[in-house]
Amino acid sequence: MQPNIHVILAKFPISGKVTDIKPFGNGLINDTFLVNCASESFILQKVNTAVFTKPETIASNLELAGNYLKEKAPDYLFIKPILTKVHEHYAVVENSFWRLTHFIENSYSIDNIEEPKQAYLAAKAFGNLTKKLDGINVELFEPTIPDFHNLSYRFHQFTQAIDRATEERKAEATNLISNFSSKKNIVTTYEELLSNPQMPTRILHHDTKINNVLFDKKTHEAVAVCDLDTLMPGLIISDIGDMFRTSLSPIAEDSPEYDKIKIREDIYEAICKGYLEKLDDILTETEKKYLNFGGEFMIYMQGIRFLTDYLNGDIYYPVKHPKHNFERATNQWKLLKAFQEFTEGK
Ligand code: ADP
Ligand code: GN1
Ligand code: MG
Repeated sequence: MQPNIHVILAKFPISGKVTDIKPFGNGLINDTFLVNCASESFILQKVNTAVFTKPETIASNLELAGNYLKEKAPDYLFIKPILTKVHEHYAVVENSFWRLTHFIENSYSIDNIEEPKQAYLAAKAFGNLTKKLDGINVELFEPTIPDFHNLSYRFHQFTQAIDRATEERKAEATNLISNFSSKKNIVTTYEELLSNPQMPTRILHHDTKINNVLFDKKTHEAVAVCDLDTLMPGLIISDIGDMFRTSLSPIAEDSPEYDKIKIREDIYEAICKGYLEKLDDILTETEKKYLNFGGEFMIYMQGIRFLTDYLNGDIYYPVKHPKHNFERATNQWKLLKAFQEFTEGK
């Protein structure tokens, strides 16, 4: 059972009567609520501490980034948590961690890209975040989820899950397991890149789904990126890769209408244009060369993460039916094939 939300809100210095509280957004990990007050709105979130086992690392990374941006890019709209009345980053109630941020007024997010302009603006917004944080001491950041985008580790988890799965789920997934296993060369390429000095560690968002971009209701420009829990050091392939993964296909990542999966070329061009418009001058030639590999890397990693969860009996991603993770993994497999075909020779 959730603690009483009014008890949580009382821990924050908000003035004005709370008029409405409702669940908000379609994120898979945290519980998000929109809190309307007489004169302002807020986003209240329960941090998933099974996933973010050290929520204080999120707060300290945001603090580092926020301070740097305040000095170097004072106009940048960076969403930081509102401190509690006793100046803490979270209200801890009945062992759960709650965070409050200002709702960015007149903003909205979308779950699906309908036109290339949206992809272009989103890519520019994620590129801008990394650009504005260029030069910050990445060593000061801590991983908020250790090994989050470490593909070698994800592959290891996948093999462990195969060993431990029930016979029933393993049998169901036989083809999918062998399909993903046949592309292990993606892990090898990732490992080579890790030790390549031309692939610097940068601060990346690590969850560049389109619904983590806030658009302005009037101008439809991108005004901010949200969901900064995974703002941490990584390789450039993560963010562009997850944009390719989540934006190129016309159908959702959990749709079983696999025949509809294809690569929308105009969206691909828009992502590259927007991202490079911000980052072209700071990326190394090697980073630029591997942007497309980012797509393979992220689609492959997400595919094996979904399949791992299916084999583990659905312990990480919320599922609506028993084959949900299986369908998600199949969807990502089809997407991987389509993406590799599309980028071959590019
Ligand atoms: P999750 O980690 O579960 O994906 P998010 O932080 O992405 O949670 O929040 C879920 C949704 O809430 C986002 O997709 C966005 O629509 C909205 N949202 C989050 N933070 C804000 C904010 N500060 N202002 C306006 N909308 C927000
Ligand atoms: C999760 O929280 P949300 O829905 O933005 C996941 C991402 C996956 C995504 C797949 C912390 O993101 O890594 O890409 O689901 N976040 C975490 O939809 O695991
Ligand atoms: Mg989100």
